[in-house]
Amino acid sequence: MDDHTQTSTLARPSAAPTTAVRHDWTRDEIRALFDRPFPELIYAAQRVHRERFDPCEVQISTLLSVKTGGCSEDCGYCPQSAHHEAGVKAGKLMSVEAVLAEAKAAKDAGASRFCMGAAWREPKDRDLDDICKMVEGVRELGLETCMTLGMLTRKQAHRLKDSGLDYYNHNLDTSPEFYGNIITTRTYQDRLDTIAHVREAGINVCCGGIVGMGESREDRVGMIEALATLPEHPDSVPINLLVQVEGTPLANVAPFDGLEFVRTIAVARLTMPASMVRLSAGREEMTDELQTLCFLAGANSIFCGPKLLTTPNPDMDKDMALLDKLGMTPMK
Ligand code: SAM
Ligand code: DTB
Ligand code: SF4
Repeated sequence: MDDHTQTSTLARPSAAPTTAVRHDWTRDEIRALFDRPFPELIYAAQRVHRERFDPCEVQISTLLSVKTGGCSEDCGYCPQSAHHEAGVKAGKLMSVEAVLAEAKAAKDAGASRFCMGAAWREPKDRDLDDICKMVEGVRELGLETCMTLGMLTRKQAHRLKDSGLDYYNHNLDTSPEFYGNIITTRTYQDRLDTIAHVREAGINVCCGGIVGMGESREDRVGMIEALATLPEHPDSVPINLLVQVEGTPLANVAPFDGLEFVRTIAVARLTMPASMVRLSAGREEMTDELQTLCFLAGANSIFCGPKLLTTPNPDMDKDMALLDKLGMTPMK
């Protein structure tokens, strides 16, 4: 294999970025970005990407489902909802020790951030005792911590902040208009409220959405508008490609066009230039070439390891081989 160990000659430039971080994006502007000829869109996204990031680096996170299945919410995409028959067995919250053992393995495998997810509508206050111990233990291992537990009150967000939590993931998922087709058990405003509680508690916000759920281009425009007009842009923006799971209402939607996925990544990069953009769920079904286009469009973070929460993800070895082939490296 070729030697790609030399560092990028295009590392993050020292000059100040020429593109400002804006919060006043309009749908017309975002639509116009989506409509650009593909080469123009990718060029613009690359240019913006390189102003703030090393284009050869990818941040690596590992995911662990600390409480799986049996969720009371009816999110149409999700195999963990008790409303669907997707064959996911409901489990209890894992023990702190078991979670820390998994975190240690992730650290040894090269992850810099450990994300823990729970299939809850919202955590109960008594669950937060163990959750906070997990955060403290994972931090002691020298990993950044991320949790995704559903809705949070202001008080719960502060408790998590006090335990040292670095990031909280809570997605808007789609446009406000399309949202009701996918989830009925909580509102878009509920999600915005949780995101505000997290931000106000001083925890970094991880917030993005899913594409390929049968939404229109205009819904993708609306989703990006909702994210890019938040009072502060999310520190990381996961863009998930729907993982179609048998037994969920979205199991049989038409397969999504890969190039439209790349466009969505590029528009996220252009509208939220200082955020990490995560090429999130859906990589198992993507070719190396499609993932490469996503990196060129400004994605600079991935989940590594053979499982997301309940569905497959490429093996670490496969991802490292791809990065090596591209002359890219994990972010330190
Ligand atoms: N229960 C918590 C919640 O919903 O806020 C946290 C875990 S939930 C599984 C985290 C996110 O995973 C969802 O908001 C959704 O964006 C994403 N997700 C779930 N199932 C997915 C699927 N089949 N394909 C793509 N993304 C999915
Ligand atoms: C996010 O936006 N994607 C990740 C993470 N946040 C928690 C979850 C993807 C889940 C995919 C379906 C599953 O594995 O159950
Ligand atoms: Fe529950 Fe989260 Fe799945 Fe919705 S996405 S059903 S809240 S686990």
